[in-house]
Amino acid sequence: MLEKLAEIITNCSNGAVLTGAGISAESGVPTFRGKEGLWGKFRPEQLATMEAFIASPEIVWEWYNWRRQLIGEVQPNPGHYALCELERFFDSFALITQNVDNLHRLAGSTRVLELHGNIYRNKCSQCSTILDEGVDIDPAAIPVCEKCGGKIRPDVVWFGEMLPEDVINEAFARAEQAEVFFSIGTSAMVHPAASLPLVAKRAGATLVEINPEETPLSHLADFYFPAKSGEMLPELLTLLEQRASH
Ligand code: BJW
Ligand code: ZN
Repeated sequence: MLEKLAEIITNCSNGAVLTGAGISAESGVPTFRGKEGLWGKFRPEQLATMEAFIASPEIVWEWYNWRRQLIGEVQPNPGHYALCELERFFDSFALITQNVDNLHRLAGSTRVLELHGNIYRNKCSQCSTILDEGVDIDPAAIPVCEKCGGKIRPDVVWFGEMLPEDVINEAFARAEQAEVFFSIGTSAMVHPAASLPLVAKRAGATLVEINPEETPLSHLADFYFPAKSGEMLPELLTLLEQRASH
């Protein structure tokens, strides 16, 4: 099955990838859903909504500081690195991620479409002015925006919020153009990101899914690999490199 996919990729020029929390799982970053997931311990509506931030900004900041620290201590894994390399096999390639953890960039991917923002950036909760990256926030003394006095929040997309318009528009355009579309390490439950593989498939793409657990996409995928991305992607890359050297 992997040979067949490698052959298809070799004959395609336009590829796109959507990643989710599962691609970073092998780096030690917890996913959201599932037994060990963040949402098993914390309720999303108490942490990942504007309502939660208005009600208890210090609790929301404690949670993000904890995650920043955790993510700051891990490294990209072979799945992230393989995706950097995969780009070489296409004339046009888009790496779209729902992750806020920055690990694709750390692995060397240069143009990453971050649908849900980036955990290291801060912005004003009222006027959305972006602040410098990497500024630590003390939950007991949350700074306010110089322009409007709004409390500073992490620049991530919470439930009920719009995704950055230019980023989601480009992601949909890339999904429509893709001849091969990969959905990797996402439960494919959160919209609008979860629509991207469906849009690609409807526009004629070969849909590939890599996820140890089945998702609503699995039965629609042309290739479903019930495997870990950090193992599967390097295998695919080895095959592609072998084909290229022949
Ligand atoms: C491995 C692995 C390994 C493990 N290898 N794999 C249409 C229908 C229904 C609802 C909606 C809809 N449109 C909008 C909505 C509402 C809502 C939504 O989708 N709700 C659903 C949950 C029902 N969407 C929104 O609110 C979005 N905004 C929006 O649509 O705005 C317009 C609007 C406004 C007002 C009203 C209506 C519409 C915004 C969504 C923002 C999501 N934000 C979060 C938090 C980000 C910040 C932060 O990180 O703190 O984003 S939630 C969380 O889920 C995070 C993730 O990016 C996102 C997706 O999760 P992901 O990545 O799929 O992770 P998991 O944990 O779910 O799955 C991991 C997978 O990995 C699993 O399948 C494992 O098996 C697998 N795995 N190890 C490969 N080694
Ligand atoms: Zn402001």
